[in-house]
Amino acid sequence: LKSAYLWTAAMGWWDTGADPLMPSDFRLGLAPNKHVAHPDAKRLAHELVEVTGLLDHVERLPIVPAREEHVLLVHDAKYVDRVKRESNETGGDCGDGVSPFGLGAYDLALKGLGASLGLLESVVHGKVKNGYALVHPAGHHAEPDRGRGFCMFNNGAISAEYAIKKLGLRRVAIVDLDVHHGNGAEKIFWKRNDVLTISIHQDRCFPPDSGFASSRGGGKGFGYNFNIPLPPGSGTEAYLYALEKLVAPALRRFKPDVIIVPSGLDANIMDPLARQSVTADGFAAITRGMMRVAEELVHGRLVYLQEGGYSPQYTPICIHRIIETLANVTTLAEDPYGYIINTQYGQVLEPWQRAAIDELRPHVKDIR
Ligand code: 6DK
Ligand code: ZN
Repeated sequence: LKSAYLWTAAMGWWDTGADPLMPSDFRLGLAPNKHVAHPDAKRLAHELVEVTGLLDHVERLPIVPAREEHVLLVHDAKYVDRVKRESNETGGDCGDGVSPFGLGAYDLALKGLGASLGLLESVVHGKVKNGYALVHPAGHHAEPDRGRGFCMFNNGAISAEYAIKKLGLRRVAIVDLDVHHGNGAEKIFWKRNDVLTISIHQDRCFPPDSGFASSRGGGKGFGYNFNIPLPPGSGTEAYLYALEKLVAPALRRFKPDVIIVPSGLDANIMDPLARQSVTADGFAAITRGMMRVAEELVHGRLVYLQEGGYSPQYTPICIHRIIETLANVTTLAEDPYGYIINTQYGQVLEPWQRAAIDELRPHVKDIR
């Protein structure tokens, strides 16, 4: 069975317009610039997949756009109507003023969601062993009634709900590896015990007021939201330790039918929006770790959905490495940046990182 891969050039056409985060203003010393979430990093990732020949080793799945009914699995009609109208008429913002979209963005977002659902369906029906949907825009900050953090619709959360409501699965796990908190799925599944939401992120990065370890779900959902905030400076070993001591044991207790991985590369050591130190080799090791637990628990069924990653130089290398690992091939001999970063500070598990992870080990027991 092959590993699936999904991308369309249309994804690279997502229009972020003039940057509202840092609008150019010569009086403030701000030159004109692209929005940090411009899709170039993802487009370059796809080009790398093509250039190295990795594309020949994966199963390229066609993208069938999702429909409004799918968006409505987790989002409110009022929010969907607003972005649909603005997308048809003027362009607009997903909800927080830093997440702009252009004309036709709604239709483009349905392509990304369709890629996510198509991958999920192929994995669940055993047509592919696992896969990577290189979608843009990201989704994991989107909440029922608003987009935020460069996200319009929550591809991962909608996929989890789709798996349960439409594909008849019993339990779905979301393991969010983006460096920012997976606040959308946390909110959407807060009171649910059939969707385990795990998020490993940099402590108080974005959103700055969420992602605390003490946010554990409510009602019968208590214990089924598992936040793992890591201190800035955490690298590959911290991630592997969190995987071994928290994520894998939590998944073993939960016994999911499929694992969805919102896959941000912004925990990499070159990223401008965070202060973590994971390398491309580190992402490969983390992916192998995820593959091992997926093998043990869900017949290897892993659904990787692209989230953030803002270094146009390094994000493509990291994405490429993950896709290689999922497909069990090597088409790029080594990390070209490796000679600079692999020996830099931040790879080794530091005592305070170990302590932050060990402290959360009792949380595993509340999953049944
Ligand atoms: N901070 C993401 O990578 C998006 O998780 C990250 C979004 C970071 C936004 C940074 C930002 C503010 C703005 C205003 C006030 C306080 C903080 F979703 C992904 F793309 F994956 O705007
Ligand atoms: Zn992010």
